[in-house]
Formats: sequence, C-alpha cells, structure tokens
Amino acid sequence: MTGYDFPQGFVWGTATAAYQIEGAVHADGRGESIWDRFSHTPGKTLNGDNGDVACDHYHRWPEDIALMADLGIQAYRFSVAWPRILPSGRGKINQAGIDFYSRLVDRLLEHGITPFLTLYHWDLPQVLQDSGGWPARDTAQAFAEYAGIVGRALGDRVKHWMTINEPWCVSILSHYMGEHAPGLQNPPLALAAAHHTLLGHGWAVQELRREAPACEVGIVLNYTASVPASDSAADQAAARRYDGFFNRWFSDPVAGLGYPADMVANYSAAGFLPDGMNFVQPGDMATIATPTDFLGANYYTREVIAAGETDWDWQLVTLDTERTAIGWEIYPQGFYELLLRLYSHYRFPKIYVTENGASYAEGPDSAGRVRDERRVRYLRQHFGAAQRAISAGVPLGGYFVWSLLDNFEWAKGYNDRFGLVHVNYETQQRTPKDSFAFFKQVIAENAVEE
Ligand code: IFM
Repeated sequence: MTGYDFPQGFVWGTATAAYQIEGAVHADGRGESIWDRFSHTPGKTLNGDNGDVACDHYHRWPEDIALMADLGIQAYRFSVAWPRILPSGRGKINQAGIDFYSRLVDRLLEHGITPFLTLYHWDLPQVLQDSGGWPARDTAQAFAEYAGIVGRALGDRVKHWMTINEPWCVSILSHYMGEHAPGLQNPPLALAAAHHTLLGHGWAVQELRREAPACEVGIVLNYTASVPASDSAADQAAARRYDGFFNRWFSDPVAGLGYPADMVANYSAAGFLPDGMNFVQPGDMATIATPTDFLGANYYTREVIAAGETDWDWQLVTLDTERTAIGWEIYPQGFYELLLRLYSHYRFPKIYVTENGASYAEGPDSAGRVRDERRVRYLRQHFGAAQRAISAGVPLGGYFVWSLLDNFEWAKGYNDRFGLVHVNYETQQRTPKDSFAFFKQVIAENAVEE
C-alpha cells in the first residue's frame, strides 16, 4: 500500500435518488409525492422544472446499470420512492412498485454491484403531508411501517440500508427555510419535523432488524464545516452555534448524546420552542440512538460564520474563494476534519461517505467529449482527504460520488449538473464525462494521487 492507496475491500460507488432521476411519475400506480406537488407550484423551482421525466431512469435503468458496470463501481446507492410502494402512504402495497426495485436489485447483483438502498430521499407521499407531514408524529410511525414493507420485500438481496437522507434538509431546509417541499417557514414545525425524522429513523432501524436480519443499517446525515470568520470570541461562538444548527442537532442524538443543550437554549431564546421540547416523548431518545452499523456522511462545502445581531444567531460570510457552479466553496480540509471528528468524537463504528461531488455545467464539445476537469480536480482533492483520514485511523468503508447522472437538482431544477455522466434532457442521451474516466481509473487502481 502506497500513501495513495485505499484499503483492500474499500467500496467505491455512485449515488442517486428516486425523484431526481426516475421520472415516470404516473407509471404503474405511483402516488403523488410532496415533490410532485411542490415542483408544480409556480415559483417553487428554477424555471418551474419538475421531476416528471427527469432522466427517465424508470425506463432506462438497464442502460444506466450498464454504465455503472463500465465504470466498475462496487456499489450503487439509490433510493426507493415511498409513493411507488404505498401510493396512499400506508396500507395497501403497490406490487408494481416493489417489482420495479426488485428488478433493479437483481440486475445490479448480476453485475456484481452491491445495492445500498435509501428508504427516504424526500419524496413523502402527498397524502401524508396532508395529514400533517413530518411535523406530525404519526408520519414517523408510517415511515417505520414502510421500512418494514421494503425490508421484507428486498431484504433477502439488499444487505445495506439507509433510513433517511439528510434530516437537516427534510426538516430545516423544508419547514424553516422554505426552500424545499413542503416549503414552510415555521421554525417550531421544523424542529418537530427534525425530531420525527430522527424518531422514524430509530423505529425503521428496529423494523429492518426484524424484517431484514443480517443487514447493515445506518442513517445519512449531511455536514457542512462551520469555520469562524475570525479569532474573536463572538465569531467562534457563532460558528459553534451554526455547527449546532447544521451538524450537532442531528449527530448528537443519533450517537446517543441527546439534543445539544446549548442549542436547546439558543432555540428557546430565538422563540423556536414556544412549547419547549414537548415533541420528545419518553423513550424517544433511546429509539433515536438505536445502534446502527454505520453512519452515512454527505459532505460538499463549508460555511464561514461571523457573529450575528443577537447572541443566538450568526451571519454567513462569503469569501472570495473558489466555488463550484452551485456557489459552494471548495474546502477539502473540512472534509478531512469532519471524518476525523465523526470517529474521534462520536465513535461511529464505520463510516461511508454517502455523497460528495461537484456541480459544473460542462456539456459535450463539438467532438462529443465532456471536459470537466474542474470536477476531476474537486474529486481528486476530496478522495485525497478521505485517504488521509483513513491513514489517521478513521474506519471509512466506502465512498459514493454524487452523482452517477446529471439530474433534477430540487429547487435548482436542471441547472446544476452533478453527474459523472452528462444527460441531454431533450434526447436522454447519456455521455460519460472525463470525470467518469478519472473515477474509473481510481476504482481500478484503488488509489488516487492527490
Ligand atoms: O442533489 C442533492 C442530493 O439529493 C442530496 N444531497 C446534496 C445533493 C446536491 O445538492
């Protein structure tokens, strides 16, 4: 093993999510999701884009799996669309939905690609939103039922499960900042939603242990490095608050540390907890801390934080540094520090990088080649950071690049392209980019020179 090698058995993969690639929103009995409703509401997404067709993966999955096989990935992270399985959110199962994922899983296995299945990547059945959505405790219960159903159907072949993708986005971005479905701006509801996503995660882990024994189960949390704008005590305290808001509010309870007390105080001071933490019922924190086999960590960037106007908030500072097309600063050092912290502070037994990647707009040139060398550079730097974290002792089991394909980037529509494979949305033609060739070589050599 040279300084650039990854350990033997390290799992390289790519990640996608159902609503971002599948399209076929009316096919085979699929129910409506909150993203169908939200993206069809004027003004909610860039250019009014929606996932009606997306990458048409629902019909083109054999072609997409052939691309994965060519890339040489050992694992593929995808999500199951809850409304395909349970069009009414709970109750009657839509067998056609199960069959779709069953075929997908079988074909992956035929190619020697290990499926990593995410149960919830944001497409809540609309009927469950109508009955209260994630701010309602009942939704966590419905999620656990759904987890059990999918576990029973696919647990004989799928051995790696992820419950919820990015609870911060499900709760804060969607119920406080209003940027994602269902588009609310209500901090108390956002904190209730956060609690119920975590609770649903804990119950789902327990369901999966029953329905799909001998499987690895984890949750996927998204992280942003929070770096103080200066050495001043005020900026440092603000950066710690932002870290609490984005990172610790989710990691601490999952790791069994409960909600961070400093953030409970900050949220109370901000008026976000008018009834206190009354959404927490006896036993919930133990459920949320149900032991898992791994943590899935998503990382893209950092925020530079300065003191805000009050002693419970903060300001985001934009430095004149290199950014990807989506506006996120390139900061691989934060990735390295994050991985160290997840292990040394939280002691998660195993970590997978479940998402990391870059948005750049390059499309095919006149010769049909996509020269996305900035994405190659971004990936090289982040692979290097991961390699250094492993050398420092972090039990990193694998790394999933976001994303296999250009796809529907939520409120940002089709403008941002994260794929290793370019998608022409008019013809659905797929064109592997230079980053695809780069990643293929990294996988083949199980090594990267930073
Ligand atoms: O596209 C998203 C994905 O759905 C969740 N994590 C971040 C990605 C890039 O924004």
